[in-house]
Amino acid sequence: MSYSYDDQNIFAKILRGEIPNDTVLETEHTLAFRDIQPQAPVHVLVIPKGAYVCHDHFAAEASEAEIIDFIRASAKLCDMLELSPGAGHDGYRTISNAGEAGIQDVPHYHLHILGGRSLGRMVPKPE
Ligand code: DGP
Repeated sequence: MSYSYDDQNIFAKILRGEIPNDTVLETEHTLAFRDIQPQAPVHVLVIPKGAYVCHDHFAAEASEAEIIDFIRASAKLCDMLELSPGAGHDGYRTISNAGEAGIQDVPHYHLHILGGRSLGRMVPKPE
């Protein structure tokens, strides 16, 4: 598999500190910040600091340390943002868009964490 990473994408610029962001959590390998166009009362983006294009790229090629850090950071966020059903909260949705069919706008892997309202069905039925 061959992935081409564009280091001029907006999240790469955020990671380099060239563009400001509203950080919620930063760990050794992961950054989480508020989405600039929130689709729900809580809308946070979780990104690895490494140069990965999409979910399968990250899952296949990131180190175990990066993957564990990313997944644990996402759990911490669900706790911090009071979304976890395990803590009696209402729940949330994670989404990761990939490529053209997934309508991925920013080609740096990211997980959307959405919550704070009922989110409806996962994928709308075609008209
Ligand atoms: P996707 O379509 O899955 O690639 O989602 C990209 C998301 O990134 C979209 O919800 C809007 C958000 N976004 C785009 N540019 C910026 C930015 O400069 N700052 C922040 N915080 N979010 C951004």
